[in-house]
Amino acid sequence: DVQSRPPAGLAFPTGFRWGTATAAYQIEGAAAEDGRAPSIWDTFSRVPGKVRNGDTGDIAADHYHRMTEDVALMRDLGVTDYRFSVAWPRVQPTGRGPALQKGLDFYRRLVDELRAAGIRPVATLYHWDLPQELEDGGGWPHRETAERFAEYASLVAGALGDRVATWTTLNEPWCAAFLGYASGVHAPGRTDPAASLRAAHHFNLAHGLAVGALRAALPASTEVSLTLNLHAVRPLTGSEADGDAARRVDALGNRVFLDPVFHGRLPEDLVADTAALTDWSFVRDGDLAAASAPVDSLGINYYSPTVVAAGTHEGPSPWPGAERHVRFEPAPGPRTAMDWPVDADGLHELLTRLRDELPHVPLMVTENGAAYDDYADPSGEVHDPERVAYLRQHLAAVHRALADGVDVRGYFLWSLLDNFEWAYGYGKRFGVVHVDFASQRRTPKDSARWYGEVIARGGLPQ
Ligand code: PNW
Repeated sequence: DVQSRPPAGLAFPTGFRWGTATAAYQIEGAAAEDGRAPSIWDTFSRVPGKVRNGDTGDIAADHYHRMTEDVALMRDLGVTDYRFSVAWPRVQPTGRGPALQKGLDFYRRLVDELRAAGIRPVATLYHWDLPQELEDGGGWPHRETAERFAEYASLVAGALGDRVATWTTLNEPWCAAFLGYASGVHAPGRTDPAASLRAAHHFNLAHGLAVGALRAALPASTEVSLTLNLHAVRPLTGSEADGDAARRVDALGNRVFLDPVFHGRLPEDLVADTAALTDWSFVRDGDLAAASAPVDSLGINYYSPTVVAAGTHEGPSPWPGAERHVRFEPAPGPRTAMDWPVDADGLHELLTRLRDELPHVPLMVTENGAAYDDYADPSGEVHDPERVAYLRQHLAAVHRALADGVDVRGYFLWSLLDNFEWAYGYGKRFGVVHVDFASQRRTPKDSARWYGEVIARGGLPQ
């Protein structure tokens, strides 16, 4: 009825996709079940000192065994879409050869369960869990990994293709390339800046080859996409030097992927800035054409802005070649439990930039959310007012972007469940549903009820 509708200014378009997001290694557990082989995260999380508290994804939120319950939680929330990832080592344990049927079966059950609940499945093929055997053969700096990825894409699409609404090739290749191979804070933990640039290129190539494999296996109506964690880069001052620092970070954080994927070219300034590390001769004829196979949408993950100035920073850094040119400045204002600044304007900035740069590419916010320590009251209810405030501000920023003519089709809250937060282990909680990792009991937080109301109203309450 009219009463329950939000004021016009805060209503989202009809058909807007309201989702939540997760990733396989962060929630599934069952790391050695049904033939799954180790990924680079199984290996990395066992290296002392790499993950806080020695946490691993061995059990995680035990989603592999609680999938039906987790889909029911989403049905109660009323989401229209669910973004999950397929674990490569469950489907193709060594990264090569025929598919493992039991692995595919799990995702088939998940997708069927989602569809029965009226929730559109949005599947990501790579959310950082490379089969360890492929890393042993050279990993992402090695060209063959991109070819193996396209084969894996084709296996999964052949098995599940017609049941999945949207296929995403990669999640955040920036993190996978530069946190994985340059700063080493993510798996596989290498600190080789030149290798990280090769990895970045092979991610672009892998993406493009996988788009081709997906198109060949899927009905024409299937949406094929890519998710990037783009950086809302701001120079500290209007000085030319700070502007140059921002340009470098934009090249290494954004255009390193945007230019090959959407324009079929390498950023010239990036090639010049990294000349001391590589001559980029690993980019072969045809690679950039392959990388720029057309996609149907772009997913962007946003948490915080990045403020930079001319200066230096210590390595090992995820910004190869920028160590002697860029200083990272703490952004002002409140922070989340990750110590990440809360600044919704950065999301609006990114969305409007993409509107201008890629006017014909529909966008989706494929991750946004925050870690906060939440607290249970004596009745067992879990309260997370800061998360509600964070989500409200960021949804308002998406709404402003819509009003400014940005074609944003959906918003996926990170995350459905508290989960394995990579190098931070289970200590950082991003879920709108609390998970007690001892009992695996799920308890929706206040933020889950709030998000459910937003979805039901189709917009933000005043
Ligand atoms: C993203 N950084 O990770 C991932 O896609 C999720 O799996 C993750 O849980 C979520 O954001 C929250 O961290 C990131 O250091 C990890 O810039 C690190 C960075 C960015 C994104």
